[in-house]
Amino acid sequence: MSAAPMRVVTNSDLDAITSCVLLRQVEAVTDFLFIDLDDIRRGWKAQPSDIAVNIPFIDGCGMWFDHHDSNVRAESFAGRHEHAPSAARVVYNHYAAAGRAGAFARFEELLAETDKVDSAAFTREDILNPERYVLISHLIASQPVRDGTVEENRLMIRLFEECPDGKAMAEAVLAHPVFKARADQFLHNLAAGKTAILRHMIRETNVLVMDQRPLDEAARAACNNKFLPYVLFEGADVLVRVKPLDDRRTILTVGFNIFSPDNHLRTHIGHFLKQFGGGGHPKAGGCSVAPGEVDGVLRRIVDAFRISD
Ligand SMILES: [Mn+2]
Repeated sequence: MSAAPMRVVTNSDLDAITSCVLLRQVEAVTDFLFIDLDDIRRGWKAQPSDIAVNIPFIDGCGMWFDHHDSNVRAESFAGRHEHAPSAARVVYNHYAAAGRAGAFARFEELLAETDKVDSAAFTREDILNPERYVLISHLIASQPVRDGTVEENRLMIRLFEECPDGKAMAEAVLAHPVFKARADQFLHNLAAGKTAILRHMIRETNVLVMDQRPLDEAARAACNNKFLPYVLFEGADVLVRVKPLDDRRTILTVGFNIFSPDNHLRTHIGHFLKQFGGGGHPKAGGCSVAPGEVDGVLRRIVDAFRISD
C-alpha cells in the first residue's frame, strides 16, 4: 500500500462504487469524488493524488483505470485500461497481476455482479423483477450528480466494506433504512412504470421515444426505468429519452436495446451525438441542448436510427 493519501475520482453507478471498494483494499484511499461527466468534458483538472476510474483519462491524475473502448489513451500512464465488463474488473486484474488478488477475496460476488450489471447482461426477469445487485444498481443516482448522492454513495461503499460475509453484501445494503426506502420506492415505481411507459411511449418503427417534457414529476419518475421499455416493446432497437433538466438544458439520451441483435445497430451512438456536443459509447450516449433546439435534434436522432420499412 502506498503511503500517500489518494482520492478516487469516478462517476456514479455500481461499477464506480465497486471500484471504490476495491481500490480501498489496495491503495491509501481517504476520499472519493463523484464527478459529473460534463465537468470532465469542460476540462476539469485532476491532481497527482487522484485515481480516475470508470471515466475518461483526466489530465493530471496519478492513476487511471477504465474499460470503455472509446477512452483509449496512446500516452503511457499509471494504472490499466483494457476491454472488460467493468472498470472494477480492470482494477481487479491490475492488482491480481501483481499477486494481490487476495485483498479482493471477500468481494468476488460483488465484482461478478458488477460485471453483469455494467455490461447489461440482464435476463428479462432481472428487468421485470430486479433483486439483489441488479436492484441496488437502480438505487444509485446517475449523472448529473445530485445533492445527497455523494453521501449515499459513501454510505453504500461503507456498507459493502463493513459486511464480513461476501455472500451477504447485497442484503446488508438493502437492509439499511436509506436503501430500503429507496428500494421500496423503486419497486413501487416499477409497477407504476410499466403502465406509464406503455401509455407515454412514442414508437417510430424500431425507435422508441420517451419525451418527458409534457409529463409531470410523478409520470417522469414512473417512466424513468432504463430497460423496461425493451421488455415491453418487442422489436424496438433504440430508445431515445428527452429529459428536461432546467431552463437552459434538456438532456437527450440514446440507448441500444440490450436484447436486440448487434447487427441492428448500424451507427455508433456516441460518435453520432458528437455533432450535438455530446458523446458516449457504441451502444449508449447522450447530449444536452438548449430547450429550443430539442425538437430539431430529436428529429435528426430518430431519422438516423430508424430503419425504414
Ligand atoms: Mn463501467
